[in-house]
Amino acid sequence: MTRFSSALLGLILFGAAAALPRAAAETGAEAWLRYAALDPATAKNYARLPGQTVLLGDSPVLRNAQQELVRGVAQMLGRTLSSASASPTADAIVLGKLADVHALVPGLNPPEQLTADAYWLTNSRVRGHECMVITASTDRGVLYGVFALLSKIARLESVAALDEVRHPYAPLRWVNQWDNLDGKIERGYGGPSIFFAGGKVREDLTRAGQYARLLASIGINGCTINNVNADPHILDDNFIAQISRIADVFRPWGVQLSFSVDLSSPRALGDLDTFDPPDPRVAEWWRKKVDAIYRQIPDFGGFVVKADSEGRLGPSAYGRTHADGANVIARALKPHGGVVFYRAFVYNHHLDWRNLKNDRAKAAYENFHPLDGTFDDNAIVQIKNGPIDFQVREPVSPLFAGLRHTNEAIEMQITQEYTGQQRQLCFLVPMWKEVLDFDMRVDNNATPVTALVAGRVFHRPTGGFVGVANVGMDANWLGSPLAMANLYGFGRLAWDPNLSAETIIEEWTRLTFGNDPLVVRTIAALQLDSWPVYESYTGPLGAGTLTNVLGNHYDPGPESSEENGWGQWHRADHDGIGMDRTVATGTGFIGQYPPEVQKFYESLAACPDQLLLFFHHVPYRYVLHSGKTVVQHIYDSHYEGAERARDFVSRWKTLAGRVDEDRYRDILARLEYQAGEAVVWRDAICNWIYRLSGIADIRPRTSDLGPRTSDVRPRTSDLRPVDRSDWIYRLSGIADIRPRTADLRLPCLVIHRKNFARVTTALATH
Ligand code: GCV
Repeated sequence: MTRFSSALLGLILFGAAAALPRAAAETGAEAWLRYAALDPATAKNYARLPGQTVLLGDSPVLRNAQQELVRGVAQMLGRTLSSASASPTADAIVLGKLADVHALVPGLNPPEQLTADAYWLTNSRVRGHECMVITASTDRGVLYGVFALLSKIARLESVAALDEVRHPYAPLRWVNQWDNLDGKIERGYGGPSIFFAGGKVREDLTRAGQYARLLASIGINGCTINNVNADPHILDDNFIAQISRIADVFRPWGVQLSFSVDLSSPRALGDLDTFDPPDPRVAEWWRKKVDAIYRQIPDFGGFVVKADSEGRLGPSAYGRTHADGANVIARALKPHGGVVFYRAFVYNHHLDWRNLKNDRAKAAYENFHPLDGTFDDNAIVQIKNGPIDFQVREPVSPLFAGLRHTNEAIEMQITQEYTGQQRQLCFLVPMWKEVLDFDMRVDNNATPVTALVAGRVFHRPTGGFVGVANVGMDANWLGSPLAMANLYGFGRLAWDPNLSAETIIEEWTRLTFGNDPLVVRTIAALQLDSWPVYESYTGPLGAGTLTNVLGNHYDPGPESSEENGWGQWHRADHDGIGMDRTVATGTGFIGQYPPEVQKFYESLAACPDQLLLFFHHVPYRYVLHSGKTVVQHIYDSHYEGAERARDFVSRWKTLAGRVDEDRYRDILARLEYQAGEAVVWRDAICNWIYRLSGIADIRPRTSDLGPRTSDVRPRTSDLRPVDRSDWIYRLSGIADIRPRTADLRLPCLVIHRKNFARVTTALATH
């Protein structure tokens, strides 16, 4: 292209973009609660929304509900709601618990009973005025109703004749944060902790309060503030006093605070010489500790416990069971109404890899199924969605069907540890939907996982959903604007797992980027495509994410899975690939599922392609249902995945001028970077599989897929060496990666995440 023609093209493009209304720059801090002003014509559709609010009752949560309503209406519709106390003096939006509403309108009854946290939006004549009523059986339910109304307005839905009751699907809808007391976050990609810095609770907890507001807006009612690899000092008396300040900023949003504890705390803190659960001194220690917590945090939610896992101490130190460990804490919490989430993520990470019968996937069921019925009623076994560890694709954990007399909760990972670490786009709601909808066929009946975890199948007193969120101090919380759809989606699914991924992403996109149809269509489609695309160039056919499992869980590193005790094996050798987990010839893992599911997975013919290598070891030339051989599928999916990742860039570019400049550029830079990383992955895995199998790709490939991140030289002025877990750009070709030595062999430059956008722009334009 000549200089003149490119200048002309630039002018045309500039002109086209200039013709569109320019959106103001946004940081993403408001997430889906932007309450962006509607244009006057659209705002007219809400002209009949009453101009007054009446708050019945008084509590921090109710006051927040009213303020949120006033704020949302002011920002979106440019109208200031007045307020009247006790009774409307004009058409009004009446907020309050049902009992208080009844005092005003005795006959007003919801079409169905309002369970805890459920809300009812309706219309009624109150003392001669046309009113919209937002009511619930709890203050928190009223707050949820307000958020629901505001969300409708932001998404341009009619609110004219509302009459809807919405119930949460399960009582427990919590997030876990893996924040350390020094302010770092394990597997956090959005900056340092919003709670802790330098071993203390932060002085300024503004962000913690804002986070609670975000959580409340999607129905999350609990937040565990520290790493499951817990520092025992969180239970120091002076620390509890500090933590109570976090509870103070959560409380007005109806978010219960909880924290993770180390089971060995009675001994680790030097108070006792033991932490043996049945020892009466240990029980007394927990009782006193818990009483002290409730004196300072009366609405404390409870504890999360990771024990006998990845080096953490646990009840096995004394030959006790996990139920013993959970119950000693549960009993201390019981009088206060608290709960303990006891994690089922218990496995031996020193397994002998030479023994083909060994299988980490079996660990949770083997550890917890025999204990069914021995956990107290306020203990909940918290089970990761799959039997390994948040891989890009896993079958559901069989333990969900293995506990009939025990409360359970599903743990899903919002932070993208194995799915691109927020540097790459991977919308996880479609994956979670597959897990939640999976029919376990318990006693040969329809039994979706979602009903099991909510306690509906075996009539458990409690249960629910836990998401590992790991937001940080970055303005946009998760470090990447598009990744916030995962936090939103988790909350929406925890509230209503029957929502479709399409509905959720459309809601989120409208709330986050506005209602321009092209923007909504394009972003929603990109998000919905992103998990399959990420899977296609990282973890084929259920083999697991073929990443560096000994290091950053991000770069390609298929060889790191083998020949060690961690058990994330794919068993790839010169003849074939995949873990034989069958009952007939393999590890027997499949035998942990109910019979109908066993049958399905045990049969090579019935097993779906996408999980084939999770359950079976097959030769490379094994023919899939798709008609392709395994090895050719691996080549093809990696090339197609890289190509589709490159297409993300052009799809995003259609939104130039329609999305505010800051977010537009940030996302563009990320997608360009991802396109490069997909090529890195493609080449690494294709070379690895060729080396192992000796079978060549049957398709001629052009490598005309744009630059990979390793092929281009960033300007050194843009680079700043920092922690190696941050951005890594390889400056030499990396067609052949051996992860165990890669760090030593390959020259690396590490780029601070703050410089990321500048560097990727430099890369793309180089
Ligand atoms: C908090 C994986 C992660 C760890 C995490 C652990 C867990 O192993 O890599 O960072 O520890 O899961 O869930 O406990």
